[in-house]
Amino acid sequence: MNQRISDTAKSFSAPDYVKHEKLKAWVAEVAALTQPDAVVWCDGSQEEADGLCAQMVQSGSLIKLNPAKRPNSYLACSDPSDVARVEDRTFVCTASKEDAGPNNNWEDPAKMKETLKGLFQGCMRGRTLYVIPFSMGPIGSPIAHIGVELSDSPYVVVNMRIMARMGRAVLDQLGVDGEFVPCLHSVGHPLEPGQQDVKWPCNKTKYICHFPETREIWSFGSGYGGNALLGKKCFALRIASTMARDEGWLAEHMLILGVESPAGEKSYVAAAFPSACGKTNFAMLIPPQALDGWKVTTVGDDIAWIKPGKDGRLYAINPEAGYFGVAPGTSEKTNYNAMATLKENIIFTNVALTDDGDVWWEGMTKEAPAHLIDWQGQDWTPAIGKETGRKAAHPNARFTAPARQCPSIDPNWEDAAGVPISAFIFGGRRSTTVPLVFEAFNWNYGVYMAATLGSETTAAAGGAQGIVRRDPFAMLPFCGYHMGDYFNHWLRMGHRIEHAPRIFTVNWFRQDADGNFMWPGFGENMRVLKWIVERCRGRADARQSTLGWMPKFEDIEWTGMEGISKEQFEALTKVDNDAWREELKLHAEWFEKLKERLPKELALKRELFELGMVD
Ligand code: SAT
Ligand code: MN
Repeated sequence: MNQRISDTAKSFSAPDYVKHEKLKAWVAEVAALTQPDAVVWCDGSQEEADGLCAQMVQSGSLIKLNPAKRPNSYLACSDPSDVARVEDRTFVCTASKEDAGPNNNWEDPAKMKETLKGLFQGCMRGRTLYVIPFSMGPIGSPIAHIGVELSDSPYVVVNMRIMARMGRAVLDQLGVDGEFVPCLHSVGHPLEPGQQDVKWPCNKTKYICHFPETREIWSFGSGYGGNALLGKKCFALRIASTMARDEGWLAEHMLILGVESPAGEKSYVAAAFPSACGKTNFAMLIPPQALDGWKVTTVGDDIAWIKPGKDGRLYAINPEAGYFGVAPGTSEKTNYNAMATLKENIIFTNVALTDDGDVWWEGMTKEAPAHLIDWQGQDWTPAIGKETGRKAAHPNARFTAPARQCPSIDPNWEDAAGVPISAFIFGGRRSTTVPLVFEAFNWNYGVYMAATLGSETTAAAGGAQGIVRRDPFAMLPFCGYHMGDYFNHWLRMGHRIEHAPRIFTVNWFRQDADGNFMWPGFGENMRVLKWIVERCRGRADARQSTLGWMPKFEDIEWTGMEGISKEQFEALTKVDNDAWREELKLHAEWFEKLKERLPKELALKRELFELGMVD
């Protein structure tokens, strides 16, 4: 396998157990184009993963962490030019430009294919092409779908094995002619004979391309996260959102969590938050002790695939099998369950290495260790950090962790039928204007709130602080087609299903005039969640406001929580008509951008809100 093969016409035969002719033909076609030294069909076994990790440790691409501290775990440090998803290099290639919408970069499919074929020509020379069959969702679930990623990155193989159900079992499910989404990936760094590899191969030129009409993904030049682990944002959101539109279901950028009452009643909710709003923390929420007997369980932290069930309800699965979470800021205090998930079997990327062979990142502990090797392989001390402003871990450093290791994992998280969704929750980071929580009057009002979801930028994300960006349904970078059509799809779904979930808006981040947060957030969000699930069961009371149904002070469980008076709660849930008149102007500007395809229903709802905002 390591032998150098210069014959570009070399044919690689698939193992005998592969019976899918179309898949074999596609692999052969890609091998002929990209000219790898070898083709390996991944079986998904532990031995295979161990072997690949050992090989990457040998080549310097991975560092094996101290097994006494972090068993079976590794650290990868990327090239400084390849540290995040590249939205400006992400394309949706539809025959008509308008179908991709103003929310996507567009290129003509035939033209993009020509460009890509040029780039992929010989791009795997000196490398191995890995065939990675994966199922998004429990294998065989009627809500799941299968993809096959071809990649020249062993780092991608071992990450995909955590993030999805991967390997031989998926090929068995695929059978002789099952449907799969072809996902082609290369780091774009071929090796000439004798050329030394680098630790993190990638290419200055990057293209993350989606062909929704033919359901294909081509990704070139990056090895990082969503650019390279094609099951995640590329398939499970951009391609799947198009499939969902065509087939009458939903592919959403949502966590899924279960809420169990002291009486043992279980409800499930799905929630969308733009980045930097504590989505993972909410998915793994630990209720305050005083709310004795209430329990939150985690089904998913990032993506939900939701299909109508025979009983007229919506059922959701988490298509992923792992978490690709942001490490900095994660601590036992901010997210105890996430920290517990990270004990073993983890691939860390771009965090810092401690002197005893473990990992560290900003926010993990109050005090930084006295000495570290930072994510760029440099010595780092708190003094150096202070002096230079250099972070030990990259702000977008990640962990890849098996979901089953999460202490709050829901017992039904792998249920092939999915879990029934009672509520959708949408939340942004808003220092003003948006109240703590309200329930939409009906489905269409809820869609309006989600379609106009906004969040303030944080300093951490770079750029200016406190600017409200519209991120409808938290899907702006992930919707594979025109956002106006997507709103329409949501409106139609609500009328197609008999028992549509209720829709709620939340905002954990409202501030008072002095800039103090008015709500403590974290575990205390359970109090809001409790009101939400009880509303869904027809049990909790509410008052009517111009925006929707809102809890009165006495509708929230306050046991064990001090510090919020009735007056403060009223301020926290106040609908400020002046602020809303301004907000609605921003909604109008936002809708203007989508006007070719904006459902009239939403424009009308905006006018209705405006009429309501009178003092
Ligand atoms: O890199 S990912 O796309 O997986 C995560 C993110 O950027 O949202
Ligand atoms: Mn996400």
